[in-house]
Amino acid sequence: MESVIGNFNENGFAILPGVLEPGTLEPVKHECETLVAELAVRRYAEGKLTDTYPNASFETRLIRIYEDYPDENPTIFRSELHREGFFDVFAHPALLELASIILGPEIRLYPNYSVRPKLPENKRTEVLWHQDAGYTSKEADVLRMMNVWTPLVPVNVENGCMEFIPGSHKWGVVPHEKDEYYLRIHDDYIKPVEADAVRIEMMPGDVVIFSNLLFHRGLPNRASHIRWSLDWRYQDARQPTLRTTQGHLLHSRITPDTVVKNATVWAQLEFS
Ligand SMILES: O=C(O)CCC(=O)C(=O)O
Repeated sequence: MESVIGNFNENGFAILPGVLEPGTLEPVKHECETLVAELAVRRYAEGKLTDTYPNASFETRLIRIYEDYPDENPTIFRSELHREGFFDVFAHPALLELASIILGPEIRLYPNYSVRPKLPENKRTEVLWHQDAGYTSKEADVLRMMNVWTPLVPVNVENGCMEFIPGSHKWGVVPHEKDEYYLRIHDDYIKPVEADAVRIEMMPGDVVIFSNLLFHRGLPNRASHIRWSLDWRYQDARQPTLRTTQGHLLHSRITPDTVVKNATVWAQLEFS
């Protein structure tokens, strides 16, 4: 635990191998498969598919569904995540314990929890060098956050793992520019350090925690399957989110009755 927190503070990130049990991950994958199945049915009803590809694998079905409409595939799911199978990963006891050491006992799930199906060779799924704080505001360096990212398939350089610049979380919020689909750290800040990037290759069950100030990106997916992943953030709930949305309280000593108690309650809530 000490080395995890030491790495998080010193390098801006720490990898935790095998934290998520198959019993936590399987329901997540199942919910993602259901989301894809629902999309297939909808596209079929809209006349955009002649086959819903029910036998295609988790790693390929979304590719098949959108192969004739490459500009229409979803790149992120957020409001869709209020389904029971996602709760145990967001409220995982080991992660909440770590978050309470790093952030204190009032912990909110920050309002940008996401599932990313990174389709191959698709610019719309290639997340450029950024700091999460760069998407929030110049003042977002005050936010006390612990970011979490976990893969649903093995991730590597070929299928678009993330890359981090160790130590970059100590440099404050740097200027970002709008690129075609994502923000991008200004060249003056990324070019001098880009060669220091480390690849975050991981297996399902592994988790990486990182600072919301860390320079990071998702590499392009050059494989022939989808790189599925899940990312979310815990924030000290005593702070404002600096967004119009408030997230959901997952742990509290002050108002324990107001935390999201279980998967049933989670599924009745909305992305907010
Ligand atoms: O999943 C990716 O490729 C990038 C994710 C990311 O930038 C994030 O979680 O902040």
